[in-house]
Amino acid sequence: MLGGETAQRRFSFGLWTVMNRGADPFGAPTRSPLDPLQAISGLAAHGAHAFELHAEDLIPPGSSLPERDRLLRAARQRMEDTGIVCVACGSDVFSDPIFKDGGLVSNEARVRRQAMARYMAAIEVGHLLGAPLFNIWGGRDGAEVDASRSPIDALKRLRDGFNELAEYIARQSDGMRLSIEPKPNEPRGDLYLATVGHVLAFIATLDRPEHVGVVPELAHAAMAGLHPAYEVAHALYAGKLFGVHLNAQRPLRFDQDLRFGGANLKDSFFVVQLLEEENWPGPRSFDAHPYRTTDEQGVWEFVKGCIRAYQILAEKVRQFREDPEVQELLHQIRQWDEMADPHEAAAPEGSVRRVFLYERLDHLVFEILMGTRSSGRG
Ligand code: GLO
Ligand code: MG
Repeated sequence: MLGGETAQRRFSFGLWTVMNRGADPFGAPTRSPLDPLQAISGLAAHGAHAFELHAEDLIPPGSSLPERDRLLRAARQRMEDTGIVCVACGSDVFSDPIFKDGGLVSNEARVRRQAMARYMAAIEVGHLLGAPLFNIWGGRDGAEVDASRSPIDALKRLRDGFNELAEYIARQSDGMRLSIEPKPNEPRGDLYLATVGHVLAFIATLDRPEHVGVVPELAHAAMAGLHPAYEVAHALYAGKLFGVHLNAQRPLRFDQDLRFGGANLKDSFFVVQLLEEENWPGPRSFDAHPYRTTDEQGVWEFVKGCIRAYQILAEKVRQFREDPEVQELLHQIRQWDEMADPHEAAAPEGSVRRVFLYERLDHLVFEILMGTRSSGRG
């Protein structure tokens, strides 16, 4: 039974995930547009408890204030009708060609100001939807042409931008937090805030570091060849895990944004183990794209698949924790800590003999993941 144990977990999706139309750098969209209100209802109907959005997913850039308010009212009504909540807001400061040379790092002050204006307007939208987090992924805050600016200048511009945004959010004083989502590169440009490590170091240079955290994404870690669970672990260890984006990705390739469970099961297992064993209270947010071959109906299979993959992996985590042989191996491994120095001539009476158990332990992870182990409830 997966239901009871997972009932407290809140599953969330970016509105942009189900609104994604299947385009990639080499192919045109394969699905018709999905209205954001339908996205909210569809998510609620297929097991999600929450959503994230870019303000622009709901409110097309250039909308008048009355139009914005009408869309916000409609979204709030839809949230009330379905019981779904908004857990994070952000802003699309990347797709408009005006940001082609960067948002906060652009070499043009007027573009940097536009980026700030976009973020501030989106923060307002986040407030009005009750979002507790404003999450920024600066998709153009990097460079295609290294010679075009000094990375130090870029970091200073990012610092100034984030300081101003943190200040702006704090002035509204309703507890909203700010986060940065790292990513190593876009197809052609490298980004300055590339990994969790970069972001943690960068946050320490801000005026209000305590208000700013990080949102690791599994695919972004894998793009950099890093272990997603260790990326998440660094954020947790620093008390900075403000959110997480779950998906799947084969390492060292450009953004595949596969459905959670779509690749690298073992890495995903260790991420889920970390979130579950550490009792991380935040929403389990999915940020992936349905396949380009998926039709409009299949988008909801994608949603169910992400949620179910998390629930199954959480159940595997429980099986691993309760498996008697795993427990015995981990018990023996813990005893090594008290072992005598191997160079001491005579080991004290009763000390354990050190035999490497990792081969077996690792294989047991495989057996549990494959469902070939009959221990526990599963
Ligand atoms: C793209 C990112 C993007 C962010 C989103 C946050 O690679 O994962 O989807 O998560 O812009 O607002
Ligand atoms: Mg993401």
